[in-house]
Amino acid sequence: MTDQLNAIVNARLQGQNGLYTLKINNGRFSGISAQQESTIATEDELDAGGNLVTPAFVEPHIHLDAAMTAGQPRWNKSGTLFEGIDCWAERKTTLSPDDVIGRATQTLKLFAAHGIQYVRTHVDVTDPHLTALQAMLTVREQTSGFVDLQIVAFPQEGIWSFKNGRELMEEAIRLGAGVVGGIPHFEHTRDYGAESIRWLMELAHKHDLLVDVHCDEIDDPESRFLEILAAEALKLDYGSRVSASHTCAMGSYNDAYCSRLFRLLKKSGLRFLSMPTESLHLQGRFDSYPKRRGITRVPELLDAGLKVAFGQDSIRDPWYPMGNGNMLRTLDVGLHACHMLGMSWIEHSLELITENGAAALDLGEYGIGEGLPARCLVQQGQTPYEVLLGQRPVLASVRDGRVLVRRNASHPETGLML
Ligand code: 17E
Ligand code: FE2
Repeated sequence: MTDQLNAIVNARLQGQNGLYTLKINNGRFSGISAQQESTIATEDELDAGGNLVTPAFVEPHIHLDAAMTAGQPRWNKSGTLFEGIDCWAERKTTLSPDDVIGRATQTLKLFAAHGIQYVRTHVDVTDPHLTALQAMLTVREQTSGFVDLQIVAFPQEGIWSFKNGRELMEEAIRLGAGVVGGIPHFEHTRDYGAESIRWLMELAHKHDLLVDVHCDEIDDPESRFLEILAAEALKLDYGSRVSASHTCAMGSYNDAYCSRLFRLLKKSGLRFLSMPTESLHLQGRFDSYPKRRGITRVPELLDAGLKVAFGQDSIRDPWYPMGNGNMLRTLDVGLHACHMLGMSWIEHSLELITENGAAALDLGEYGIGEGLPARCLVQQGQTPYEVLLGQRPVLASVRDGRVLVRRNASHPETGLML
């Protein structure tokens, strides 16, 4: 098989019966046609073997600057967000370009092996030297052959609450970060939080940039910064370019308030990013029993017609010691935690790690269709249900017609001696 494909044959497509051939020309899909029967792949074709072919996975929320630093210089013992921020503040003082570039690249390769081709990373800019930010700009250059990387200027220790917070955000934008971040629930006061949102929305709007705010990542039902973010997005008619990450507090809001809030959310068209493995781990830490799950209202947001995607958030960092790059694992946990194991949810579940992530990243071209870049995955399984059950690594990842990953089917029964 050559590096540059002319077609993918024997592909199954979500919601369609039978097998399909996806023709590829100059790195783009040039035609999609139903097959009468299964066919033998030629040298220039990839045989999907009757498996589901999906768009490439989107990791919409990760912290690559902190990836693979779990336990450095110490372990997060309480398992809280706040101790994680303290551990990271210590580790941050020892960052060098090579350190950041090495860990981030290693993580992106792990992601690529799992079929992730689009990533949005938050990068902490509450650092007077902006070491991580500058390193991540290099990583974005160096890895562009296998991943589209969006960089968020993320003020981990606050915009209003950190010395020169605004200047550091502005400098990060000037250097090339394409997404404006925020962390209102961590600012010293509620007023600081509200001010920071208005300011960052203005900044993004002025420079025509995307927005992704860590918003209400706390079990406090009085953390209500989401309404401010949504109202600002609505005012500026900017909702499709703004992501609200975490919104954990929504899991603790009362229903009357949510009913009012959802009216605004629908009008604003905001995108939502939920990180279920992370929130199950970090939230509920100040509860005895019952313990809250600390996860936003995912099925309700989806039912309201809003786009929600799942992300991993962390991979072996001060906040979360686990993570393996497999988004099917994140999806599985999220569906469990959100009471979404009904078959109608399962059948559409892959959208939470594909299309909805693409909507949050505001990707211009995404998906499987004539004329679009030939980027897709061959999954292990014929249906979303089978893919989710197995959570096995993708059989192939194709990017612009080029094969990035190719592996043999792995059956869990292999090796069974019975
Ligand atoms: N920083 C933060 O504020 N929240 C998180 N979940 C992570 C970093 C991972
Ligand atoms: Fe995060």
